[in-house]
Amino acid sequence: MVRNAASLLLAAATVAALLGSAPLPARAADGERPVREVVGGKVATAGKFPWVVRLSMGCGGTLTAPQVVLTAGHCVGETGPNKGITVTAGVIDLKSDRAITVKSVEVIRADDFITETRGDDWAVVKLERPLNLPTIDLAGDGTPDTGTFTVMGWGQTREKALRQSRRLHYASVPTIPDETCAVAYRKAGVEVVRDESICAGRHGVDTCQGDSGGPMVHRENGRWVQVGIVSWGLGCARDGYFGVYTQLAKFRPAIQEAIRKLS
Ligand code: 4AZ
Repeated sequence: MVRNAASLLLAAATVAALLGSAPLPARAADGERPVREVVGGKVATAGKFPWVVRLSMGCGGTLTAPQVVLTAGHCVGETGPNKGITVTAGVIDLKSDRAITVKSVEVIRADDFITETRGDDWAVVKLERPLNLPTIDLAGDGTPDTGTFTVMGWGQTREKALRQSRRLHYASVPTIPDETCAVAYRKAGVEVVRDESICAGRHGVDTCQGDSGGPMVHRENGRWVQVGIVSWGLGCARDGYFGVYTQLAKFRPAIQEAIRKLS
């Protein structure tokens, strides 16, 4: 979520400044514009990811059942009735006439959720009515948590963009070993919850503010399977600081139970 990521960014920058090694925002040589385009700058084509949705607080999500959206815990408030979220579905372009909008009625957030960097960053949102759109399956035991995965969202296309995207962008990112990721973030004063997170990214390609809650997916036997949820990161596409994703396989039973309760 924009506010949380900004505060994490600030907190980490402050820690680093105190340590005398502030990680600077990515910039090209003096005077040039920043070079770190995130999410690869590729606009999705209509119908490519029919289960991905946008949430009104500025997050992504996925339709995991006709009336239930999966998103990040830090995108929503606590468990209980919630009529404050508007979900936009069925389109790549949020301003399209064909966009389907539907309100939330209830939220279940992970019981142990504290803040995005502490793990348990998932929540499910019940919609006021079911949508007639494809749903996505969640990764189970058989799905690998390493490899190259597709990530997507309507978030910023650059760390400094200060603007969300009108069209859905997507990119493919390789996973990074937990140890590499944890060592990098420890320098910035943040401890990655390794057994609940997947780190991923490559030079110049990452998710960014506003992509939170959206999916990390891969194709299994011709069907898309969701393996992660966009959770957090220090800035966007900074070398050495990878995007951190909620590791879905770890939470599948709890999420499925929550989806069942809301369906
Ligand atoms: C966010 O706030 C966000 N670079 C998502 C992903 C990343 C940073 C922030 C990872 O939605």
